Amino acid sequence: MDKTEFKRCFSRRLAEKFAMEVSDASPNELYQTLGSLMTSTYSQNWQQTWKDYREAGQKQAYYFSIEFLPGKMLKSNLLNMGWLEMVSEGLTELGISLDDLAEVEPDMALGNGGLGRLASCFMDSIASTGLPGNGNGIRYEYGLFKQRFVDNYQVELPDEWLQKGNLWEVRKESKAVDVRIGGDVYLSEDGFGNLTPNYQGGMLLRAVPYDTGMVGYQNDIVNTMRLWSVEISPEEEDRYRSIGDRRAVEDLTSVLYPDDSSEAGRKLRLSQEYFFVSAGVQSILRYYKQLNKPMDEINQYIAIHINDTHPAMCVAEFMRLLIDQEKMGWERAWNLTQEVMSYTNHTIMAEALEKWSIDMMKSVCPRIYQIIEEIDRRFVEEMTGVHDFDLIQRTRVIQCGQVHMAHLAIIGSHSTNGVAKLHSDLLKSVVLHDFYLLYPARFNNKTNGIAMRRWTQLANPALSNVLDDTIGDSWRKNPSDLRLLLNFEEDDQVLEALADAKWENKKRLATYIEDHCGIKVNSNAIFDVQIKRLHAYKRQLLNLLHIIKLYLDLKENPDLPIEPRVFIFGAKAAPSYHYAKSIIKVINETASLINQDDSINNKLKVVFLANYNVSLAERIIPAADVSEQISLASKEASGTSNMKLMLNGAVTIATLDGANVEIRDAVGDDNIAIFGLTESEVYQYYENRSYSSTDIFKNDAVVYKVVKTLVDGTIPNIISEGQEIFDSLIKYNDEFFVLRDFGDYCLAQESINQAYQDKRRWRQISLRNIANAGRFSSDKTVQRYADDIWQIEPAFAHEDDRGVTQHDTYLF
Ligand code: 26V
Repeated sequence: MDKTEFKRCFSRRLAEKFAMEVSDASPNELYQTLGSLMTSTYSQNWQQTWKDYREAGQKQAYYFSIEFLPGKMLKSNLLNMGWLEMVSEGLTELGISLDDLAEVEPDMALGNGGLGRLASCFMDSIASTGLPGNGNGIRYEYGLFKQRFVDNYQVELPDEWLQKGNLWEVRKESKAVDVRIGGDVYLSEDGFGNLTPNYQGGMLLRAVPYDTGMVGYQNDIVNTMRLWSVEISPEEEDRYRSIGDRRAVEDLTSVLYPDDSSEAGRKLRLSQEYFFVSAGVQSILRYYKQLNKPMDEINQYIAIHINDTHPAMCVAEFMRLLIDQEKMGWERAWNLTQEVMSYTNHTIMAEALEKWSIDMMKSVCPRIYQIIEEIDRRFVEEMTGVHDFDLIQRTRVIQCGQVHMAHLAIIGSHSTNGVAKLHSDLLKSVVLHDFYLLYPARFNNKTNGIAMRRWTQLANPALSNVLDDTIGDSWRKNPSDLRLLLNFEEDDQVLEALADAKWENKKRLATYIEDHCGIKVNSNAIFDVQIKRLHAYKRQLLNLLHIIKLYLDLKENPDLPIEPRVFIFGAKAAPSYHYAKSIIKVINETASLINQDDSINNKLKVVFLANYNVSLAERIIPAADVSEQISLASKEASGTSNMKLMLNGAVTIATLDGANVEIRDAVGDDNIAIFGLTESEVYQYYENRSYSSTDIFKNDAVVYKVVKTLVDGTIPNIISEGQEIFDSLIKYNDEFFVLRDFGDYCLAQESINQAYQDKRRWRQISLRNIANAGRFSSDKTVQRYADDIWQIEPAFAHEDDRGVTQHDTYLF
């Protein structure tokens, strides 16, 4: 399609859909029109992609994730369709701004943070590298809550993202399946020695899929993200007459659990997990059966990925279907299950490793519990005599009345991976060490990555243009070509062009900050950014204490030679995570104090942008000078904002945690500010129990002065929150070693301050960060999953006809 044709089609579609002309239409009507033109265009490729996979007998991967966080899809689909420029120009000629239309789309925020965003980067990359892979998850009616600040406190509002409809999804009624939740089950013998489950009571729910096309980057591939929604099945209508009963069903896919601080006893959450697992696995099996291949060979055609423990019941559900429905023997079914399944661990925090009580599991999915019991029984039987008793007890799936989901995922799959080198090593040596002893060959690393296209081409057109002019545009398809930029590190013109692009982005963010927070910031100041969920281990508190130190220093000496800085935060706290919400309050109050204090000559500003989400990330990241990656070493599995910020030329200040280690290796020590305890030093402290935060508090005058401000009235309106945080540091011995790392962090911050003063040097460091970011492309990450774990190949890799019959409709 060319521009002229696009304009004609667009106007015609607007007339068909809304019976109006461009000049009468609202941004939403124009957005709906453009979207419908796009979906009707790529749906041909969508159908063709499926036909091609099927006809080539292609093995497909299914990424099971309880969260997906795609953000807005308009521009990324336009980019991937190869339409972005054409549509942008065409609309301008019609008097419409594409950016205004893009604003209308609500963020699709069906995730909390890194885990969900990674899943969406993977979806983009899987399609863009032409790999046959699909997503499977939940279509929550309400996404992650919207955050507002009232009196500097976080307040949560519901995210009604579906209010105006979702034009990217297609409801596939014909592909619905039934999922049984609750009730009882007993086994009977069928006369041939086979045990058959008989179900009594419970709810038979209808799972209806909503499919969204995952458009590959200019390659005509469109994969599927399938999200399940609950409905009352027509046969059961009579049972759910009252509003209360209907509500109980609808609640199942109503809200995304925002609470990653503790997963204590939430029956609804367990039901959500079983619901999307069962629906997804059933639909995969139905598809496979329509291929007319022997069930024995399913491992050659299907790979199922368990993204964190939430979908770990895939193991038992797959077994259930093979045994109960396909009448397969246990051993055969078990071997196939292990070959089909693979699992990624995303956190070492013990609280986050899911465990469910036996009682709850029996009440939500009794047959699944029976199967897990048998998996556990056989595991113990198989290991007894081979491994020592204690090791077996520690690795069992069922222990002390609880079902350990990570154990189920590891035992029931052929691959367990971490998400950065350090994290994968820690899994082997500490967190999952017992399993590493049992199954060393299953453990591997797959360092996370990011969808480069979204985080440069879409989020940062200014930088993208400079790159095109400097190194050509091959980096758009091959991010490793960003390395070509290293040839220009002494080229002042290029350094200046990069700095100009950064400045343009900072101006844009400054305008946003003024519009949304009423704070005027200086675009020549250092924009220092920490954007991620609010968690004690991520140590936003460390950042805050350093800000307080700078403020006190400036109060003492207003002429202190520091580069003006704007500290920018973006973070949501889980609604039940009291401590995290207190940190938000204290940051906000400190911000109010500092921003209104004229005596510090605007050298310091603190901005906490409300409602951090993917779209806001796209605004902040291109404007960042400094990237704060300051988690306590060993705690952040990987991090991915670190990669996005680096790619956009921010200089990282970091502990040696997660993927920061690999970023350091990529850019070299001179182009990153590393500080703080190492992971092994942290573990030594644990071993020796020798950490005392009070010692530091008493002996380090700077720490004393800064920490005191939490409780001495320096910062207004934080009587209880300040005390709570003070106590966490002093009374409860500072779980995340904030005070231990404080001094070193301040030195690293001072080195940033120095480096920024030498403009040329700073620009060179920034250039080297951009140039070395290519290795973190999620295109590469998913290729490694495809090669090492899923054993899938790009579409059209087989040219021979493998004898699969051709169908007209697609089957999955
Ligand atoms: C973390 C925590 C920490 C405190 C206690 C409770 C709790 C519960 C859940 C989580 C994190 C959940 C999983 C997650 O989002 N992990 C993130 O995954 C990203 C993608 O692999 C990775 O980059 C982040 O480092 C990791 O935190």
